[in-house]
Amino acid sequence: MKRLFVALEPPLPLRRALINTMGMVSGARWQNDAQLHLTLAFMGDVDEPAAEALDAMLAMISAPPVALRLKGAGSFASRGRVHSLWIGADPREALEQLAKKVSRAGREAGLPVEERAFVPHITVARLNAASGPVDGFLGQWADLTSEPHNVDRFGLYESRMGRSGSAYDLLAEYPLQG
Ligand code: 2AM
Repeated sequence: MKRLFVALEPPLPLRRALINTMGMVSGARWQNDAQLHLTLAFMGDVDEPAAEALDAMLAMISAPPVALRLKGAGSFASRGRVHSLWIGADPREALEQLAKKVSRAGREAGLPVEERAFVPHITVARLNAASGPVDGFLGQWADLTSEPHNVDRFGLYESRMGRSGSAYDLLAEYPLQG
């Protein structure tokens, strides 16, 4: 079984801008350059035959390139505790359309892809109970915007748990064209 997800890699200038936002929260585990990604759909634990079916479905997706921009900041919380900080992404509509196609590809490969509300985001920090307040970070980056940078492919990634957080391995790439 492999833990798979489908994501966009932010181009280098955007990854630099993302790394610039990192700080101001004590006890946060800031993500490194290789960990920065925008998830289109989380596929969960997938066996080899289903992974092959998924790869075939993803290869059939037809979607245009995305002019990716950073926009604002946010956090996710569960049970009253913030567990991650992120920077938002635009254009929301285009990213949503692409995420829908990717989720559909997953379902057509027989995977139970959840239909969660899609919030285009790039996680920059993971937090735990010992982490400090996040208001400084959220206030500082609330109005963040960036130039658009063209993204002309998306990838299938495996998430592996490592000692310093998750490592994400690129398994396959698919073009955005048309
Ligand atoms: P996150 O960055 O908001 O935590 C690999 O785990 C990627 O899949 C992460 O970007 C994570 O989003 C995303 N993801 C979406 N749904 C998930 C889930 N139910 N469990 C784990 N990761 C999920």
